[in-house]
Order: sequence, then structure tokens, then C-alpha cells
Amino acid sequence: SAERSARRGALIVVEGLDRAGKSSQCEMLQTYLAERGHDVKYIRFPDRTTPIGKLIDAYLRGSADQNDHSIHLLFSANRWELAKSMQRDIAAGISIVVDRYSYSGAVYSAAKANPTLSLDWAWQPEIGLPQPDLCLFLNISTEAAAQRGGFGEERYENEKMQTRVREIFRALFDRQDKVCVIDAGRALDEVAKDVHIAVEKCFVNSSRNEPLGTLGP
Ligand code: FDM
Ligand code: MG
Repeated sequence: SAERSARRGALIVVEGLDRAGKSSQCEMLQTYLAERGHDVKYIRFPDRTTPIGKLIDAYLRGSADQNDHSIHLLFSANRWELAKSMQRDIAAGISIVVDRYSYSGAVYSAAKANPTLSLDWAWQPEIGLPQPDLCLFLNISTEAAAQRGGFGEERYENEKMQTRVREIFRALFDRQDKVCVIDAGRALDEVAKDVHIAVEKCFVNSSRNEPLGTLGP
């Protein structure tokens, strides 16, 4: 209806540890929404295709080194360079499913335990970015994640880092609203069912009658 097409899209973020099934759930969610007549895009951070993204990719693969603060700001800049196009899409009625966002950005950097890179410091450059309507946190134990095919080759893919990331995700999500924690240690379709329920709730939420917000402190 005219009323529906006048509505802005929703910004839905999927977060979690490595091996939590984020990418699978994002793809399934994109299909689910498209089948229900929504215009929907799926994007992921880091977006390794931009010039900044290529620096991040080299860092993650271990072919380049970066200072902790500098790589942190590049991850954030990688979101800022896409912020305008995300806002445009949302205003045009397109919903976006985002695989990792500012939460990963702050948490992975803070997990390095660099004394001058606190979670608070790490969050600052995210302030002002588009505010998700919903953040789905796919929660999985470190052990269960490790059982799912073990760790990969990239930086951060080790047990020590993952355990810290897990703790800091919890601390961050304690103080964020619009977060839905989902038990991701189950079969894909069971997890997907809970994802769909949370997204349906978000879609009927009246906050979508207001413009897309921005992340606050
Ligand atoms: N990561 C991801 C960060 O450290 N900061 C960020 O801002 C983002 C978006 O990059 F270890 C980390 C998380 C992960 C790595 O992510 C690559 P993918 O989803 O595995 O490609
Ligand atoms: Mg990974």
C-alpha cells in the first residue's frame, strides 16, 4: 500500500563471535524478508572492497601490521564511508541486514587489553553513525564456537582473544538498547526462527515511523 511504501527501511545488525553463524543467518534473513515483499540489502563490515577495507583486509590476514589505535580508527572510517549510502537506502524504504557493526568495532579493539584503548575510547568514533533498529546478538560459547570447524587463520581467531571478546560483548550489550540476545548454539533453522520473531517485532515497532537515529555515547 502507499502507506507501507512511504515507510523507511529498517536497519538490522547481526553481531556475535566468530563461528556464531552470523553470515548464514544474515543470508537466511535477507531471503526471508525478500520473500515477504521487502526491499532488502545485505552488507558486511569490514567492507573489504574499499581502499580503507583493503588496508583492513591486509591487517586481518597478517600481511600488514598496524598500530592498535590506527587500525581501530580505520575500521570505524570504513563504516563512516558507507554511512551516507546506508541512510539513503533506509530513507528510500530499503531495509539493510548488516553483518557486524560498531559493536564488533568497539569490542574487538577493547579485547586487545591495550591500556590506552578502553571500551569507552573505542566507542567514541562510532557516535553519530546510523543507529540500528535492532541488534541481534548471536550468543555462542567459546567451546561450541571452537567445535564448529575450529579457528581460522586470521588475526583474532584464537581462544584467548575470543574469550575476551565474549566478555566485552556482554559488558557493551548491558548498556545498549534494542539488543536481542539469541542462543546460537543450536541448529541453523532453530536460530533462524528466533531471528524472524525478533525481526517481525522490530518491523511492527512504531519507531520505524520516526527517522533513523544515530548512535549515542
Ligand atoms: N572486526 C570487525 C574488528 O576488529 N573491528 C570492526 O569494526 C569489525 C567490523 O574483524 F575478527 C573484526 C572481527 C573479526 C574480523 O570480521 C573480521 P569477519 O566478519 O570475520 O570478516
Ligand atoms: Mg571471521
